[in-house]
Amino acid sequence: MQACHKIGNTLIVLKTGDITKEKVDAIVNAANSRLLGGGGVDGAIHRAAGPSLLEECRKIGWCEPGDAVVTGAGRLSAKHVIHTVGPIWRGGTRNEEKILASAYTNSLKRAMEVGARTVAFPAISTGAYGYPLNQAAKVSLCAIKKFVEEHPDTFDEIRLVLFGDNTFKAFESAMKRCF
Ligand code: AR6
Repeated sequence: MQACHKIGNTLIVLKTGDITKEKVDAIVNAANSRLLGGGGVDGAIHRAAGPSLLEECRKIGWCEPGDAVVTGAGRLSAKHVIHTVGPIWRGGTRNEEKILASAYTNSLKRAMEVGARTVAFPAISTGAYGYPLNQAAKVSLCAIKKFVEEHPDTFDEIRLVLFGDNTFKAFESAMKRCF
């Protein structure tokens, strides 16, 4: 499944798939603050990239929720992995929306700093961290749209690589509402 929308010269693509297979300059990882790997997309990215990713993450040591750090990409075809930490959903009372938006914004800042023109994101916080899917889709796409409008001509493509049809449909309907 695939859908797309253009904002200025930047193509926003929604697709189903496995993010570790994407050919882009930078892949964003939904990590945890300790940066030591884990399950979900984090585990998949570390397995596909190989041990150099964990070595680099250990040197960095920590990433606050809403922040993002960059490493190389090991065996992945990408040039960089951007590790960001989304919020753990606690009912919406602990700044979750702001932290989720910051995770996208700071990841795009890191991507811009390393000169990445194409970036792939997973649906941050919607797995183990329990963020309700429809709300996460809206916050995530609005944050991307705002950043792209404020930084025209910075990215050729921002791709959301979504695991499964339900996640895709939530993002597709959020794209219709907020773009
Ligand atoms: N490609 C794309 N999306 C994927 C893939 C994949 N290969 N695998 C899973 N997803 P999650 P979170 C989807 O749990 O909620 C980790 O243990 C998944 O279906 O990976 O931010 C970290 O170490 C869901 O839609 O990340 C943290 O401790 C989305 O990716 C914690 O989980 C995010 O699910 C972070 O939780």
